[in-house]
Amino acid sequence: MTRWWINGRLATMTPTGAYGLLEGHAMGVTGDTISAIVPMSEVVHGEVVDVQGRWITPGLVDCHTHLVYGGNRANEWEMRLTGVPYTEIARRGGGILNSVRATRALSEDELIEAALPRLHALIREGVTTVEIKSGYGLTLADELKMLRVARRLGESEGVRVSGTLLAAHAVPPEYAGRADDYVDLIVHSIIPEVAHQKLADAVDVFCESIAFSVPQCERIWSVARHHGLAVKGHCEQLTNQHGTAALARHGGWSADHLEYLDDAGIAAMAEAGTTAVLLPGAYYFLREPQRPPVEALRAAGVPLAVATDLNPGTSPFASIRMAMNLACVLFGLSPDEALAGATRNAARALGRADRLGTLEVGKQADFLVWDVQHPAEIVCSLGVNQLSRRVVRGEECHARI
Ligand code: DI6
Ligand code: FE
Repeated sequence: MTRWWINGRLATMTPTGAYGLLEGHAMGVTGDTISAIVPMSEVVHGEVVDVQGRWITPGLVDCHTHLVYGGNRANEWEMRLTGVPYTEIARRGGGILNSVRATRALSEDELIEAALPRLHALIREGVTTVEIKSGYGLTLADELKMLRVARRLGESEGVRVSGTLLAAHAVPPEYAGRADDYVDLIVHSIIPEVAHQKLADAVDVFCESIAFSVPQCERIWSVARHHGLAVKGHCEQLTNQHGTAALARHGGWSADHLEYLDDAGIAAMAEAGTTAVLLPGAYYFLREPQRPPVEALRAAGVPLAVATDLNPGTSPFASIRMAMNLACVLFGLSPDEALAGATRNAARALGRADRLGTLEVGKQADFLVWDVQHPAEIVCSLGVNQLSRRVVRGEECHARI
């Protein structure tokens, strides 16, 4: 039985003109799949949902978050506002390690309770797929615990979750000064177990002067690929380590942040088909002086995704709409590019472009109905929720809270 969504203005987000606009068409949904997009006159039978001229877009995809964690770091933000740099706080044992202590202390159930308000905020805005990273556990048991929490959130909350292992986020205190030994633990124990339990789609790293070197990241990416996992990286966020080019050689799904990316890195991404994930929230909260090379990425044909980077340190906000807005105001994206960045290209960054990210026949029926006059409003207006309906896998689905 096909259900027809009629009288909608379809922002399909296919790369065929602004917003992939299709007017005068109806969308047929059979089961969990978009089974037809046809001129209104061709709808002959089945159940009909009349959206009365509202806009329909694909479900939003937040392709880079760290939303499972314990505690918060508002005190560090206060310090940063008085001029103490993020890197200095990290060197003093704060930063990521602060959240590691708080996350290790919580049970799986307690971590779920802590993460739910953040996840619900994203869902209320129209997120239908969210990537969730580990990286605040940094032991085998605690990384598995975080990824199990991510999976449970996907099972209970009406949102697709893509789990990513980020054991290489920081060197844990018990390995201080012995980063290579910790990388041994990651490649010999953590990656094989996560792959065995199928708890993640991809393996991420923090490739940075205060975290892991390019050779260390390459060891991790090689072993991840060997275990059938995709690879990604936090690259060139604070300094240029040339990690992006190395990641592209390993067939990376996405390179994320990229403020200090150079031309060689851009060329490597273009050649490998690696997606650039822009994280303007981290840029904004860190008052980062250098913008990512958006114009050069665009000119090279590198797909641009936009995500929240939702995390307690550098990007403590749960709003994909604000992330899209910041990408326009701070990085110079058009609203069309920003919306594509949180739909089509975000799906690509998660290796799901075949099934998610646009309104096309054969894709999953994850879509949103909006009370807006024009899709640019979804990116432009903040603080007012114009989401009218949210459909995941063909079923209406709203945040529980
Ligand atoms: N880069 C970031 O911006 C976040 N992780 C990373 O590798 C920061 C995470 C944190 O500060 O807790
Ligand atoms: Fe991040």
